[in-house]
Amino acid sequence: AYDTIEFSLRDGVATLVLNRPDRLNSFNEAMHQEVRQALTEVQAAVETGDCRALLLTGNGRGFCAGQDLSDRAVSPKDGAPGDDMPDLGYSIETYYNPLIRTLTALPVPVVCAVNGVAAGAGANIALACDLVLAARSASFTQAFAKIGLVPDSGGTWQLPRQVGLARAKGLAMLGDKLSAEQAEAWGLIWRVVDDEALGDEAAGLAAHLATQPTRGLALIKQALNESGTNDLDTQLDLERDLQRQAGRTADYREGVAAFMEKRKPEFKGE
Ligand code: T3D
Repeated sequence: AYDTIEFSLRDGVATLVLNRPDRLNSFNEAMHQEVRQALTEVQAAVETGDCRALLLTGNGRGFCAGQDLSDRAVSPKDGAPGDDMPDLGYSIETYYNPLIRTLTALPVPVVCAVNGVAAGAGANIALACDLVLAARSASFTQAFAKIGLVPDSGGTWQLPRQVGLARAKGLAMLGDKLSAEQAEAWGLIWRVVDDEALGDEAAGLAAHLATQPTRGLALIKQALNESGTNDLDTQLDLERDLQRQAGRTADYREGVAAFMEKRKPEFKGE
């Protein structure tokens, strides 16, 4: 059992709920450890075919406020700052980067239901997911600049690709809240949903994805993720290779058979 998160695996969907609502689900050491442990469970369940989609969300009025800053407060003392302060590079290397790498590499779709404010690393963790739904009242803020930090958790990679350099710089340097509706209009997220509908919509989307051709979806995810750094020639070669793999799956065979027989396909994720 977990203390700082809730985790369940049911009908092919793993659900991970950040659960420190009084701190807007910001990350302390315990939550980092538990998220990592839960994702290890997810990876194992993906391997066995028991998990075919992951849903990430938060409890309470926030999605995630990034790093818990009460773990970072140091009293000012004489001398140069630096040696008396926590090594943030260590924290990034140990926790945030592996988390982003895991979500990105996970060979099942990751749905994020942003139930409220997503700030700092919390915003960029959401953006690292594959399909991001946000409650109409939710917002995204690259809060880092306001405390003298740099967007992390992939933000400096993701933002310019999703909204262009001008908007990325505005978001990163000002740290203002971007409404869910603006985030949708800018192409930062998949869709805005009315607050009261978010839970059901997100669960429905994850449940739907868990019945789809899982291996095909994993290959789509890989192709789109790699497109960020590939030139067209490389991407065309990648599409050839991935299509070759997709074309050897049982779900592809089932998809074509169901189409020809004018019936609904029954995908097994194989
Ligand atoms: O350090 C490293 O490991 C490096 C990695 C860094 C990654 C990062 O994420 S750095 C960025 C850290 N996050 C922030 O700077 C965001 C800080 N929070 C805010 O700016 C605001 O709280 C929000 C914009 C997210 C929400 O504002 P609002 O007005 O809706 O809520 P609030 O009143 O500010 O917050 C509610 C409570 O949550 C409040 O506690 P209280 O007064 O009721 O006892 C607030 O202090 C607490 N809270 C919110 N965010 C954090 C937090 N406590 C600790 N850490 C937080 N990040």
